[in-house]
Amino acid sequence: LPAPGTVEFKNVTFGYPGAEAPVLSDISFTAKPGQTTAIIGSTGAGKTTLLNLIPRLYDATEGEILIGGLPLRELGRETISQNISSVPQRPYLFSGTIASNLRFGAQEAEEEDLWEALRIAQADGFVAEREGQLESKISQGGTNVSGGQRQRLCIARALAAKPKTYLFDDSFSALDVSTDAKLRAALVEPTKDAAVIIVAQRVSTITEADQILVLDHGEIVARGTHEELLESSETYQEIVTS
Ligand code: M5T
Ligand code: MG
Repeated sequence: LPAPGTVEFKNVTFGYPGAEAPVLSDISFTAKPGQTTAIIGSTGAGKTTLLNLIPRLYDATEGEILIGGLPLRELGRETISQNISSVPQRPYLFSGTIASNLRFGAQEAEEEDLWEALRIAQADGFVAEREGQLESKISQGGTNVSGGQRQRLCIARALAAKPKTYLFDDSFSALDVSTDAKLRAALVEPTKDAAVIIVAQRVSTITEADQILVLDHGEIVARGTHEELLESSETYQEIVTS
C-alpha cells in the first residue's frame, strides 16, 4: 500500500446534485507524504470542490479517491477526521475559548502543544496579547477576531491535530506577503511527513511546491514544478503575469 496520508484521485468526475455540467472532469493525481501539491486556477475553476471531495463533503460522481491506498468510501467518518485536517476557504470558529477551538481535532493536546501550533501559525503574538490568552472567549463564527487572525487560528487548529494529510484552501492569501512567507517556512518541519495540498491565489505561495496542478474549468490543463510550468503552460504564464 502507498504510505498513509497519500491522496490519489483516479479519473474523478464530479457534478453538484441537480446541475447538468460536471464541475470536475477526469481528475487524476497523487499527493504524496513529504510533498506539497499545489492547485492553482482562476475563480470558479473547481479548486474548493476538488478539496472538499477529500473529507467526503461530497462523493465523486465517477472515478475513485484513495487515501493511503484505501477507497475513501470505505473509510469511516472517524478515520477521515483523525487523518485529514482541512483549513477551509472561509475558516470557522465556534463559540468557546481559543483553547477549545484549537482542541477541536486534538482533545488531548496540552497547553504547550497549543502554543507550539500557534507559534507555527504566526498566531502566538495576538493570542498572548488577549486577556485570558488561551482561555479568551471566541464568539460564534469568530466575529471578535479579524479575518486574518481567524485564518491563522484555523491553521493552528489543523496543526494541533497532527494529521497525515493537510488541506489548505486559499489559507495564505489573506496574509501579508511577509507573514505568508514566515508561516510557510515554519510549516516545513511539522508537516514534513504529511501530504500537503495547498490551493493558492498567489504564485509566490507555491513556487517551492513539488507539483503544481493548473485547474481550468474543472480540468487539469497542466502540471509540473513552477520552472516546468513557466516553460510549458500558457495558462500558468497568464496566472503568473496577472
Ligand atoms: C466551482 C460551483 C461554482 C462554480 C464551480 C462550492 C460550490 C460551487 N459550485 C456549486 O455549484 N455549488 C457549491 O456548493 O462549482 O466552484 P469552486 O470549486 O468553489 O471554485 P474555486 O474554488 O476554484 O473558486 P475560487 O473563487 O474559490 O477561486 O461554478 O458555482
Ligand atoms: Mg475556492
